[in-house]
Amino acid sequence: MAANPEFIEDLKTVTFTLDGREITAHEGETILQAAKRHGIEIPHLCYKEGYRADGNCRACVVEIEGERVLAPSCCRAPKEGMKVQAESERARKSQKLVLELLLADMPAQGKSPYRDDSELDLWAEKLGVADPRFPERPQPAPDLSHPAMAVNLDACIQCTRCVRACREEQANDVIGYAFRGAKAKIVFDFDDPMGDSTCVACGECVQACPTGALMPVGDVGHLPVDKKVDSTCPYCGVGCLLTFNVRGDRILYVEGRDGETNHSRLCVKGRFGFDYVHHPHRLTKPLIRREGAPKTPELLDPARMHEVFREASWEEALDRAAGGLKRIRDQYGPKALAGFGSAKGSNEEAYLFQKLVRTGFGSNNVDHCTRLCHASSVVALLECIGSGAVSNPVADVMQAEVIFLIGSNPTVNHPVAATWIKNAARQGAKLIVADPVRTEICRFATHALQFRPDTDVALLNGIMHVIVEEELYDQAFIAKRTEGFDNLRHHLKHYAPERVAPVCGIPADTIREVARLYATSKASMILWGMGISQHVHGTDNARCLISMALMTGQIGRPGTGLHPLRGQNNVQGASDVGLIPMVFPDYQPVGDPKVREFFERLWDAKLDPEPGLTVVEVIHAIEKGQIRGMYIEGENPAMSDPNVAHARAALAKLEHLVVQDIFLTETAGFADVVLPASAFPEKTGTFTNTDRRVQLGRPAIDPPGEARQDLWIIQEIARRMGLDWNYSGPREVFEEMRRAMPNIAGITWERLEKEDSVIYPCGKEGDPGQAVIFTESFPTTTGKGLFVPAEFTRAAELPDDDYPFVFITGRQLEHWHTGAMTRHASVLDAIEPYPVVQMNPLDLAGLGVAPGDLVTLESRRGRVSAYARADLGMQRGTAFMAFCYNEAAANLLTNEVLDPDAKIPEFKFCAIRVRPGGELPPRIC
Ligand SMILES: Nc1nc2c(c(=O)[nH]1)N[C@H]1C(S)=C(S)[C@@H](COP(=O)(O)OP(=O)(O)OC[C@H]3O[C@@H](n4cnc5c(=O)[nH]c(N)nc54)[C@H](O)[C@@H]3O)O[C@H]1N2
Ligand SMILES: Nc1nc2c(c(=O)[nH]1)N[C@H]1C(S)=C(S)[C@@H](COP(=O)(O)OP(=O)(O)OC[C@H]3O[C@@H](n4cnc5c(=O)[nH]c(N)nc54)[C@H](O)[C@@H]3O)O[C@H]1N2
Ligand SMILES: [Mo]
Repeated sequence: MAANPEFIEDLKTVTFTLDGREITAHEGETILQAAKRHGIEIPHLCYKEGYRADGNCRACVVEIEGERVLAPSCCRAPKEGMKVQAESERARKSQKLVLELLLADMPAQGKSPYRDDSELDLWAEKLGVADPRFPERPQPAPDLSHPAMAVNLDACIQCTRCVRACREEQANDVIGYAFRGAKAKIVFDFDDPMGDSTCVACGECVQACPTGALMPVGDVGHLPVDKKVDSTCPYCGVGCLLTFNVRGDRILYVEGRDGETNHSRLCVKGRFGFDYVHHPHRLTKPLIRREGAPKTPELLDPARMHEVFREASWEEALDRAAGGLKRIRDQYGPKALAGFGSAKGSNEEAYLFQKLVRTGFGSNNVDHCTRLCHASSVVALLECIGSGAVSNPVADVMQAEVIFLIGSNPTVNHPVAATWIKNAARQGAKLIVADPVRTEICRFATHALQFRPDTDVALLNGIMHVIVEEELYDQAFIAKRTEGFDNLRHHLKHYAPERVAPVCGIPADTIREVARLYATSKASMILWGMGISQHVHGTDNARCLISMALMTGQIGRPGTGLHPLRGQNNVQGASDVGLIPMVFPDYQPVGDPKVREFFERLWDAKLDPEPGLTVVEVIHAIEKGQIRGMYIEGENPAMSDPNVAHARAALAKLEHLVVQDIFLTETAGFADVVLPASAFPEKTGTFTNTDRRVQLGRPAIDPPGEARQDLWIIQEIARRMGLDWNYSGPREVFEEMRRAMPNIAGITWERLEKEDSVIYPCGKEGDPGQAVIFTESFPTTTGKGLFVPAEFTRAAELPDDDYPFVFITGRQLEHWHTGAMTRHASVLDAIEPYPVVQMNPLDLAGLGVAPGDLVTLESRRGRVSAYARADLGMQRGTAFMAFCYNEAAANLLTNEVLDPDAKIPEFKFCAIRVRPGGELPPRIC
């Protein structure tokens, strides 16, 4: 990222002259950078801001007094008193010759046919270079093998910006520069077609290419853009900043934007995954269920949905939606209703949603996907250190000596965060990865612990045993900032590495080595994901990680701490604003009379002192007839809940279900009223990323047809339930949130509009916001961190002779959860169109199955068929599936058993059997 001039004042400077003008350069700046900052143009092509300067194209050469040869200004630092000329006859002649030679190698020796704003053409025009005098060389054919990107090597100037993009920025290591002399060229892997290569389609190379040799497919290089809208990415919790390039009512293409989280980097979904918003299956009209129509997702095919639903006006649909909820509330009491809000929507939407349930429905029966996600991490964090928030931003890994990554697959699920981890590892940080699957990031690991699934507590206690035994703990930190260490120390006695080694399958020596590394480094940072949280002992898993950090004092400084990587783009925010049954906004317990009094005054309502039901508990309560009506906004539990046949049966039993979504989801198959809502690029709102950054999303296009803003719909329901609401828009809601939430009280809407992104805690206006927290104390009642020992226990359902395989569920790079968005995104769907199950090739061979064959997976709860994919990263006896395919819904197999403390289901472990063959039902659109 470019240095911020405001903070540069105390840095050393040098003064030199450029074309007779005196110029001050900051320490570390090159001639080119200093010139740029002063508004002086020097032609350049292989140089790109933020990338390592390579100095290969020589378009930026300058003449330096007293030097025999010209120097590339992109790599040359100025010296005090240096006399530099970029416009001298000699420098210009050389610059122009470079441009002329490169132009000669363009198709038809003219302008780039691929984009109107080719940097080569712009410089050639500025310097008056045209009609090259050199012969044209034969040009390579285009490579159109990839669904997202076109490779037009005839326009390649071999500047290697794409190579640096792929290798040094994103660290994907696909693009190379191969062959010699006139045959030298850009290649993918071993000169494979791009579409067949290991390319993960992050598109960084497209963003880096100056001439259009690498372009998004389609004619985007020539279409004029009507407007550029700065916003953020709607997919994962990393919260990358981006720019929508819009023409008419369409998003043409997307570019990464420089921000703290992503430094202009994006992944395949953020860059190429946006046309879901334009998909013809978007909901555009409110729908009402026809009397007696069967409740099932199977009829949602657009060709048949009219058998189930009829279109209705907004008035009728809203009256029906709210009327049904009101009737149930009045007839059976407030606790007969529940609401699931959305972590895909904005903070303002989530805040109003929980306020509606609490003040309009009249109970705390409000929850969202966090329950299925980091609920256990948050319970452990609140219990041990008094706050569920991350201690440091992800990019802090760049300052860490040791990175401990456990139960997280970031190249797939947080790809841009993964780039920081990969960059840090390349820079020399030790990367310890603990995961039963050997994931892609293990390529960068110094220690890849492929341990047995479900044995985290044993492994982590083993590591802590060594730390205690070898006295590698931080006595001063323990004494000053923690309590309960003796208790833990005693507990750890039984977890000698030699004892846990056979349990988790990691040699005792490795456990010792990892323990030493983690404990003794200057800064060790722990990052974790669903492999930790989604177990019946998920809270115990997280307790161990917290203890590890506390006993070694590895928290409270830059580059060290605890970072549970948040999943949804706004799961942090949705939790912060109170979309959780036991707490009001900012994690203030509903049972605390003082807190309740505050919110009763703020909201002018009587509030329920009892915590509400959680996601899976709501499903059980429907079965028991306790819950009879629901409002589900931006969630798809008919695909994302465990043991989903059971969840679907419950949804079908509801007397009244209102679903508000952008697609006719599987959950909508059970709805009485479906309300068509606004997608991310169609709305204004704030979204809080995994680093605790509150970021502004801005509208780029209008919702299609009669689809309406979520914020408007929630208010219309509220009004019909008797609430007197009249918020003019997100800004007014945000103002109320600031009053309810001390953590963001200092963030103003104006500042967000100006800066796009502000980190909390930010208590007072003008506070910069705190990136690293827990520096002095923890927000517990004593200010100290608490050690909570965890005993090793097993998953609820272990493999046996009937069901010998361990079934692990999770995600794929191209798909988002239940597929609602990504299976409607053309590029993403083209890359991963069919349901696959990943297994060890030896297990496949043992079953007599070849990769690509159909196999059938069966648990005690259900059965699905999918295509077998051989994966050497899988341990024998395990099978992995994503849960995005409705024709092969992984959650038909999973176990709904819950962690007792956090009520999170065990998505990561159940027993299945696998047999060759099977039948794949048609995909429901
Ligand atoms: N492409 C894509 N990205 C996403 C999402 C998506 O749907 N698609 N979803 C987002 C959301 S909401 C979330 S929560 C995150 C989730 O991101 P992650 O937490 O990275 O996701 P998972 O793939 O569910 O699981 C992570 C890892 O847990 C490992 N694991 C399985 N069992 C165990 C075990 O017993 N112990 C340990 N230590 N590890 C185990 C798996 O092998 C896997 O590598 O991703 C977010 N990003
Ligand atoms: N087997 C298995 N199951 C799992 C998991 C696992 O690892 N394994 N992980 C769990 C986890 S961590 C999570 S977070 C959950 C996720 O579970 P869900 O939240 O149910 O999954 P999504 O597919 O993200 O659902 C989001 C819905 O919101 C809609 N939507 C998107 N944008 C908007 C908008 O702006 N407005 C409105 N109104 N709707 C919108 C989408 O169309 C989609 O239907 O799944 C859980 N389920
Ligand atoms: Mo999640």
